[in-house]
Amino acid sequence: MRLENLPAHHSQQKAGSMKSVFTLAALVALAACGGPSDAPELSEAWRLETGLASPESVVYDPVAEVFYISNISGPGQDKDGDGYISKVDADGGEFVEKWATGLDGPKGLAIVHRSLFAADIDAIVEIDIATATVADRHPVEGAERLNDLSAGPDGAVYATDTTLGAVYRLQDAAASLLVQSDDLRSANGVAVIADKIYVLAARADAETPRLERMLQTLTAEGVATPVQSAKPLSGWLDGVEPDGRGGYVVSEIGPGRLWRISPDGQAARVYKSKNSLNDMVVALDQNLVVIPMLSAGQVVALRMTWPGE
Ligand SMILES: [Ca+2]
Ligand SMILES: [Ca+2]
Repeated sequence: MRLENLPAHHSQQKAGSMKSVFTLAALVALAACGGPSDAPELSEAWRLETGLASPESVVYDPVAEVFYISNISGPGQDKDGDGYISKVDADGGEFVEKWATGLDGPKGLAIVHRSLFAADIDAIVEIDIATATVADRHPVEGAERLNDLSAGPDGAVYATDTTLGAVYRLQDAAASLLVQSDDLRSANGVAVIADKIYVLAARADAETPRLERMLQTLTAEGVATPVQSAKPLSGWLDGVEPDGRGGYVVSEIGPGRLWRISPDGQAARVYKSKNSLNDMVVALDQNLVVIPMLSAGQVVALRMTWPGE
């Protein structure tokens, strides 16, 4: 059934001449169903424009009320030792450029207790938040291109591998393969929400997997299943986060767009940029979405305002 939706979406992305037709169709569709009126409005709160080097991911620390930003610095797969983590206050005030150093190409971030975990190519690096130093480096046997991380309620850290189309789990300082699947091709963003694991990945039939990721969830048996039953959002997707209202926020690298997927699967674009939008975080207690723009070397914070609030 999902196949029926894919060809139209491809045309939308590839054929510029069809754009106005699809825009019109979208407007008609919005008018017909009343539109995604429950989506939040976003307005810029603050922005970092210096001190970043290919920022890929942001995570929020609600204890310290700060954001950590992973900086790949150089090619993503190079073990060049120049990757680092920046820290910024929730209001965008105090910024510490090289808060933690000694990484290679850090990407996804997750926090468990007072440890910050960073996906670093083929290892998950554990940083002690109190001292901003690398406390441990957990090798992930077989991993080739670790991308995103998310912490589960049990303190386990889940990691995607984009090359392998796999999800690993780090628990009690040991990493193991949780699932590898043809339906998790080019896996990128991962989010553990309640007891479910969500992954942005392309299905087995994708022609260009990195451009055809969609939001999927893993069943208890490890089978990847699309979350959206009709007209799934498919694209060059990077990050996924819960929106705190039963829905999801999803970032698209190019064209730079931020999407909100409602609990019933309706996707609404809530922000766009000429820059790439990478693995963002939603800080619910701050009402902020904080988005790294890898290619621009910037981070932007957007304030979320929900309808009627
Ligand atoms: Ca690097
Ligand atoms: Ca990512």
